[in-house]
Amino acid sequence: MKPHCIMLAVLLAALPVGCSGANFGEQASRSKKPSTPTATADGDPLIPGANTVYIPLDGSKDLGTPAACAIQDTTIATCNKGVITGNKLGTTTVNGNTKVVVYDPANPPPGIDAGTAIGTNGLTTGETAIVNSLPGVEATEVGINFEDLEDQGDADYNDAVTCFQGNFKVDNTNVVSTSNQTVTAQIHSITGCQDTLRIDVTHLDGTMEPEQIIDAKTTTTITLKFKVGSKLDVYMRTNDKCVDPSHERNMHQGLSTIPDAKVQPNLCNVTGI
Ligand SMILES: [Ca+2]
Ligand SMILES: [Ca+2]
Repeated sequence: MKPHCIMLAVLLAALPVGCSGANFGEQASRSKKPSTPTATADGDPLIPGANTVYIPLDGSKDLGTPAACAIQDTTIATCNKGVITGNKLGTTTVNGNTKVVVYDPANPPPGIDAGTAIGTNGLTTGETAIVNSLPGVEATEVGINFEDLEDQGDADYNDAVTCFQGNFKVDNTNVVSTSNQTVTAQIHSITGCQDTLRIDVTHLDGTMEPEQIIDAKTTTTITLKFKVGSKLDVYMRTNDKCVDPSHERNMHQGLSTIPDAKVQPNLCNVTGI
């Protein structure tokens, strides 16, 4: 029901006599405040707010089905692969109370600075430039596989494994996030040793997420929070029954001739013994 019809219904109930809907509707329309904000094609007002995110219309990119959009904060929506269908300007409810508003970039809504507007893939133009500058291969899944015995041991590389899905670039042993995202990493361990992982996420400005030190045998999942350009570092120690526990390995040793770890784009390998 349109707003003026709701008003009509309320007022009709309060009036002692009936009225012509058409005539009364005109009267209600005339009394409407002129400060009504610009409306989208589907009639929802474009009012910047805590629970609204804005994405400029871009007919050339898949921005994600609305259900696939993840709200990272009040200004960024990340939509993985899909389409806000038909390049339709409008508003979609996401996560219950958060709206994604698709707007015409030539006519940004009030309060939205087109210069810092969120672009395709939910990134600002500055973030897009960062992503484009990153070396390596794009990965939607990353596996970081440690071998806990020294000198490559039995080389099964399944002793302490961290696997996660998301948007990343992998350049040799470097793993860098290409979106603002929170991912759930799976932890695997097939070994007779007791391996401990230390996991750091460092953002571009040098700040870090709280370091996580976990027992690979008993931990099944952890949460990792990334911004565009955040770098992941994973280290591993094992217990004294296997190898000197003072010897900490790190994922970047994967380039050595006897690597302690393998960093694998688009592969989560937890096979073997
Ligand atoms: Ca092994
Ligand atoms: Ca093993």
